[in-house]
Amino acid sequence: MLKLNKPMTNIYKPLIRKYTSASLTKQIPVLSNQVSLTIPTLKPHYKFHISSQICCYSAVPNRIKYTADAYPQVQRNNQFKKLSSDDLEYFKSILTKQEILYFGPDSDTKDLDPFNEDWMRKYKGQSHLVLKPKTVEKISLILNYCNEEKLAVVPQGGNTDLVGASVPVFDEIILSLNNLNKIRHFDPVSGILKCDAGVILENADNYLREQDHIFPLDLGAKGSCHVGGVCATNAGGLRLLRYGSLHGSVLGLEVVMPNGDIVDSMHSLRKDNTGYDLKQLFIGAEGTIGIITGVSILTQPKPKAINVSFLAVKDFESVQKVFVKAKNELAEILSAFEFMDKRAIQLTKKHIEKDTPFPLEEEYPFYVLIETSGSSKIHDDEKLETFLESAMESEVVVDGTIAQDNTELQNLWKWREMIPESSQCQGGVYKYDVSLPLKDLYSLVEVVNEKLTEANLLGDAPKPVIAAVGYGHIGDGNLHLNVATRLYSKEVEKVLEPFVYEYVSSKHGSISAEHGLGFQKKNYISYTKSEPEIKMMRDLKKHYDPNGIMNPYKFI
Ligand code: FAD
Ligand code: 2HG
Ligand code: ZN
Repeated sequence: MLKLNKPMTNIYKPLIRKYTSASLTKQIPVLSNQVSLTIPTLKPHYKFHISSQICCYSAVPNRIKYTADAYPQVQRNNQFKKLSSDDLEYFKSILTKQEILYFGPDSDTKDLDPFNEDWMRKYKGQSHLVLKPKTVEKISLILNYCNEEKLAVVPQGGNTDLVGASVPVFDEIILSLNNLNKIRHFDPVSGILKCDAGVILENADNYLREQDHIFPLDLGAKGSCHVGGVCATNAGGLRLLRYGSLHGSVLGLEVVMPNGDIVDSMHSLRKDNTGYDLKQLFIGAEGTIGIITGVSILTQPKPKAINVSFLAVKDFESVQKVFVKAKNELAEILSAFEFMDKRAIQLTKKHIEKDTPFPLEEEYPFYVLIETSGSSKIHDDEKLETFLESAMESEVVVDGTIAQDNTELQNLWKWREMIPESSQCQGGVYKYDVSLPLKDLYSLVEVVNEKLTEANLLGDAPKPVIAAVGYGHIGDGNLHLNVATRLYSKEVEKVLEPFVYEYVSSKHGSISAEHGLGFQKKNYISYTKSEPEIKMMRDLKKHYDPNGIMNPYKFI
């Protein structure tokens, strides 16, 4: 039992309870070694289900504008061919009916909305054709044909991207990886998983949990995003602090190049110093160079003991103090350190409090969620107790709670994981995902609030902005600034951009910590990368994709 000077809500409840992840795992057939098996997607179709959480999509009226209309300065590149009946005939000759979704030039493409519209409902393409090939060879034939015919292509995974990278801008063909979804092989000794790019992250993780392992990346979109999609964006997620970036854990990739060449580098070596590390070119490339079709990745042993605590602090300085203390005192068992501000929690309350009671009795300026994972429950509990006791004594932490069982653990995570959806579902959201030195991290939220207030755009309806909230992965120096709006508005966008990018650049940060550049930040790469760096990227793009068919109108 904890003995603290100051009472903490819930914290006197007995700490030691058995954590079990059994109730979390969904049933996925166990594979025998070397056998390939198709894993059904969790949701057959729509993208707005994030994990098993609440979805607000249906509550939002369908008033999404075509990207081409919302951003008229971006023009279609007329060097790209328009889809013809001959092209369709070719695709029909190599694909089955189930692999083609096509709506003619004069027909309503509503059924393609889940592929044309992005998760934020901010961008909408006008594609009439979605190809969903079931094999790598078919992807190779498609790309080879598109390259010869100069047909532009957008690779698409789970379409949970947050920068408008995964949907067409005009009439690009959408190449969906949905049907390429087999686990290829798992080696329980090395922990190396090899799978198709279209395997849904949660399915991969559930499969691994049955083998006493976990995927080394976790994020709120896990129920929809693909293993290939997270590699193509180099997603960071909630446990980068512990398991590092995909640039480290991905050991090999299989990629189809724009000319149709299949490059098989599905290695399973942790160490390989034979020249350029080519896979890195595709990790974070946002589908602009090739299509990832297979992933070889080092997974991690499933932790036997997990604790989650949700703590309140009085200011951002205290967030940093708790972080330093957690790194020092929780050390090797610290697996996540997330923060969120009061406004983020207030927005989330509106969205989920009915089903998930807020864990603390009062509101505070800032909250942190700390997760520990290790192999010995008794050891971890003791460490966490000592840490919390001293954090309370020194008054760095002013309130808090610790999950007593798996349901509570999930509920505490919900208060963090549901912020993106809560800020998106009231009409629109401007999302900024930045890296900043820790001392400056929260100042961006403060200056943006000031700017929106000065511009008289923030407040009750009919003002467009509901709130500008800050949260993110403190452990990675990554802030998420979400400006929740009642509608997408050029007036708001003009206040925010390029201001946010200028501010981040002035603090020597990055305008994208983990979501990438996509369409949203296509004109702003120079705020983070130098001219020689951008030139080198352009040269690479030109070399491997001379016709520029791969995901055009995006950052490169
Ligand atoms: P898509 O959205 O379909 O595509 C993303 C990009 O990759 C596009 O450019 C697309 O063209 C390309 N692409 C997709 N598949 C392939 C492929 N096989 N080959 C080549 N290119 C491909 N991101 C984080 O980093 N951390 C988070 O914590 C996080 N949390 C999120 C929470 C929510 C609720 C949501 C909606 C998103 C979150 N994201 C987060 C955003 C994140 O970028 C995506 O969830 C994920 O990385 C995208 O995977 P996807 O399969 O949906 O790819
Ligand atoms: C997260 O950390 C994701 O929850 C999404 O990266 C952040 O929606 C966002 O801005
Ligand atoms: Zn994030």
